[in-house]
Amino acid sequence: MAHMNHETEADTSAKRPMEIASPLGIPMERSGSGTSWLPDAAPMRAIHARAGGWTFMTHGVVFGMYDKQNGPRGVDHLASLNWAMLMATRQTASSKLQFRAMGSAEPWTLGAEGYPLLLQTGETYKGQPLYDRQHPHDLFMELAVVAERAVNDRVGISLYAAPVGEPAIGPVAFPHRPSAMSDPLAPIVHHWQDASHVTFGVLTAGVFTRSLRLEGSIFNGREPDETRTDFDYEGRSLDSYAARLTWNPSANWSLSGSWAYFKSPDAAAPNESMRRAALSVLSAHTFSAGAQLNTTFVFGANKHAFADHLEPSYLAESSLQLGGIHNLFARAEYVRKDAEDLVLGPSGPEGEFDVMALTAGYLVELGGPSPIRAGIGARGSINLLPASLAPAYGSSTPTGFAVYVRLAPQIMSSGHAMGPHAGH
Ligand SMILES: [Cu+2]
Repeated sequence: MAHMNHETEADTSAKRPMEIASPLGIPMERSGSGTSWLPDAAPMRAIHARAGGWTFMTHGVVFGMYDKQNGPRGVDHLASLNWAMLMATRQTASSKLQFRAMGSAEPWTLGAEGYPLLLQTGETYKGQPLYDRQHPHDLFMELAVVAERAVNDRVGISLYAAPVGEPAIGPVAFPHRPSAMSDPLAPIVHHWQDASHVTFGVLTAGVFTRSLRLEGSIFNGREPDETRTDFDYEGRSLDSYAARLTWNPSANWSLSGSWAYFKSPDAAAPNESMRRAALSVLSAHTFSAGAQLNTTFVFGANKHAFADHLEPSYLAESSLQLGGIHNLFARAEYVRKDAEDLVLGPSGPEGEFDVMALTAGYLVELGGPSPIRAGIGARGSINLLPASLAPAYGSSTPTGFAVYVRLAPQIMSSGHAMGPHAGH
């Protein structure tokens, strides 16, 4: 091992002052949610410190939001959405050991019914499926240990064990994607793509090179229940499985493809299993004038055991940050949901519906020396529905908007004085 000494100056490009040796030289910036990869050039919002060979990092965000969704199925709501993560990492050029804890106060700051979001579906409230609402996240979102070891200077192996965490399915989950960081609201394709990011029981093994990672997971396939403060094992074992291949061809790109089998994901339909396929492309580019563009494309499809075809979904989202102050973002989504997903009732239309949501927004970050930055944002959306859904939603183009404040760590960047080891 040429780079055993973690203080070595020869270590890669020393792009950011915090960089230390890591197995195969993979930078911390690449870590997405669970074991997913971001492009290396993705901005990282974190506060960090070092002590005794360990690096401690805090990530997180707090939104205070007023959200109003229009039409007969929309309501308004004032709430806070939030999550925070603590990470302790010890690594050298040959091995890495990391402990993670991530939680959310949403069980209290949002409430069990979640926030209004037209066409959103997934999980339950009072034993009934939620619709036109996004559920709160659990108090325990991730408790995990990650171990990596370089077998030689080109190949490494990894293990991820999580009483609660994210199996190797889909792209980086939306709350952790730089392209979605300025928007508090969930995509309506969440349960077609990345909703498994909170799973109670995950074991993932992987093999990786500097640019490729192949992973296999076994996990508890049941989605979280509506009691958001406990561990949802309910006698289940690691009865579901997934595989994912990720490719980071350069610092600016990350591509992944995954396939998953969920045994009985839905308590309301315990005999029904589900399969999911997902493909994703994430990009991160920095331009000379301090502009930073992050973009995500995702295709995700579910196939329920008793259905003879896929329910597809597509998402494209982008966030442009200018000068560390202005954040412009947009998202376009298409998904096929059925009458049962949307809870249209016995007298409502039957079958499946192709629905779309278009969103645009803006967030301004307030300056200041604090490592935690405040921002003020607004976002508006318009949904495009088939005529058969117009009676239920009052229109075939129902809308929604939200205004909010955001607190989040500022982006760590090169040339930034980031604490005691800045001159490292
Ligand atoms: Cu979620």
